[in-house]
Amino acid sequence: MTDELSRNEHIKQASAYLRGTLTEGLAENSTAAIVEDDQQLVKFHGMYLQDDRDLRPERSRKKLEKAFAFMIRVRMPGGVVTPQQYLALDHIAQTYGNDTMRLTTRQTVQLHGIIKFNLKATLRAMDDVLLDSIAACGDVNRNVMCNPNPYQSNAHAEAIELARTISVHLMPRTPAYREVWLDGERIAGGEEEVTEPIYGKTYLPRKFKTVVAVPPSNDVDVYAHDLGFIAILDGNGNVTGWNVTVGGGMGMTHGETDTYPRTADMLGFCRTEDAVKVAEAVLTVQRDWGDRKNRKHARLKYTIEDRGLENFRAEVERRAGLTFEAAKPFEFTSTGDRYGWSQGDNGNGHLTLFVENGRIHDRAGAAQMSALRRIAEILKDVPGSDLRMTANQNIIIANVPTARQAEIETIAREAGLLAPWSGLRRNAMACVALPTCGLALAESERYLPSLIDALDESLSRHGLSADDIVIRMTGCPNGCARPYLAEIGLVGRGPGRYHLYLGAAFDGSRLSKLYLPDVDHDGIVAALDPLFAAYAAGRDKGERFGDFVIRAGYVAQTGNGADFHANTGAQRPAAA
Ligand code: SRM
Ligand code: SF4
Repeated sequence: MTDELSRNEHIKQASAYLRGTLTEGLAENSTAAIVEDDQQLVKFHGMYLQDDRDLRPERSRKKLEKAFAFMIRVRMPGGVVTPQQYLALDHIAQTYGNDTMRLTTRQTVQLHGIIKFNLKATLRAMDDVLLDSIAACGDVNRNVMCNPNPYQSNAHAEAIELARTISVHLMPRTPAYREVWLDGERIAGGEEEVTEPIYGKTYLPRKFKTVVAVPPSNDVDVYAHDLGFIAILDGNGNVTGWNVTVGGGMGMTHGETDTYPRTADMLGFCRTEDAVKVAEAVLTVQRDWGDRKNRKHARLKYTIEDRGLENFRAEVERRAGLTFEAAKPFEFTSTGDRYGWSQGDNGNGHLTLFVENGRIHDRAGAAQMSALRRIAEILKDVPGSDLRMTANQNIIIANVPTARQAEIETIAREAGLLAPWSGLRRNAMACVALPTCGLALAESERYLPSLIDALDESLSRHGLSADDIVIRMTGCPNGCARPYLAEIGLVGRGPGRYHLYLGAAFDGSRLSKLYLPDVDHDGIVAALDPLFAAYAAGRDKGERFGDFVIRAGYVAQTGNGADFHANTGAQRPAAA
């Protein structure tokens, strides 16, 4: 290399606007994989090359190549799909995927296990129902999240409108997706014909994530994202404008203290008519100021740390041609979902269902994939109804007229989709991890349910079964289930071992702190049991577990991130 730019910068530059050699790679029959540079580019098309890690030892013994298959992440701003779109995804999962659908922590659906030779058919089937996976991954603005609960209908309508507008405005313009996957004609003259007015040839230094929150719910975890819009409501529930946040992020690397999770800063208040301009300005400042040499230091959170919030704000104001007003008051109460029925202003009901760790499949005694298919079949004939993914890996059956509610509730109940009793399980999230995630150091989705069984026994002994406590687990420190914003966070360290973090705020506004490093199952249960006992005995009225562990001195409070690894000086109880 002739300069210090990271390898990915060269790949993007040479890719002819994200084409690379994808077309040739798809036609290559001797392998189910694609070449390494294209593995980076295919992310911009919403796909990852993975392999089934459970099968690695056997495949290696038999001298076979790894069991390669692709994960496809659907672009779904605000998490809303029509029943027809849901049914198409369900059909793809059964026909080309691994018979499951994965609801993600960013409100969309991932399809796993799609082999290279079925990719085009899959993307065509998605295109038939007006779905795609453009920019669901890669160094671009990703899926824009938005509070999905339609019960606050005025505010929700404006929030989803903003999410969709930003999503479209910040989409890459390259026709590569259509050309490669849908056999579109290449534009005459090739790459030079294409312009990316917002991104340019090398797109962003790193991924970029935008969310829209509607208080009092912070279900989208606004402080975890590069860019956030918080709706400011008047007394009638109408949006008067948006508080803008910047510089949140979760990812870090074990042992590298210059990487850390960070909660977003407040930039100020803007009017709805300026929101898209602000989004573009924040994104282009990061495009120009972000670190393109070190990908571990390339997210907006580090740009803001390095340049300072005041400088960053001034540059955004200059580019957007406005001055932010001071942020307006608002209040978040939780990050969780409102399970069960809620009534909309339009008289229709919305049913929020619990999908454990977001994995939709038919398992013994709980045919959840079939049940959701039946529900979508019913909704097909109900005008205005839809399905909404939540940022907590759950699903809302929205806009159901009274006459159809009992039938839908019965199907959901029989499939075990109504929220469980345990306050811990209702507030749990786990990332995918093994066997598909290439970065997983430990189990997550497949392990958390059994850990919660054990913790529930402990909570029940202390009379805390019904208390809402947020627990999140990831198989590595990248933070895909936002564990550093959970009251109890577990982060994979190695097989069967986790770092235990405590003390984040219930409303998602404060990071946690490391409490115990490198613990196994028994160690986690043994560490938490005395804390649950102390909480049951010593909490103030209404005090949350995350606040209690700080007040009681078990962990110190973290600022917004740069001090995340600092020694807390806090004392562990002798019992732990
Ligand atoms: Fe993530 C990478 C899964 C939300 C931070 N994430 C990955 C990959 C693609 C692994 C890889 O690079 O090879 C995982 C694929 C696993 C699989 O088999 O499906 C993966 N991330 C997920 C999902 C599916 C977790 C889930 O179980 O729901 C989430 C998909 C979201 C979506 O629909 O777009 C998911 N990832 C997140 C979040 C949460 C969020 O955005 O609210 C974060 C933390 C927030 C943030 O970005 O800072 C997150 N994922 C990462 C990182 C660390 C980024 C960083 O700045 O350091 C990586 C690794 C990377 O980018 O190098 C990563
Ligand atoms: Fe994979 Fe780590 Fe993300 Fe979990 S947190 S999905 S293990 S990258």
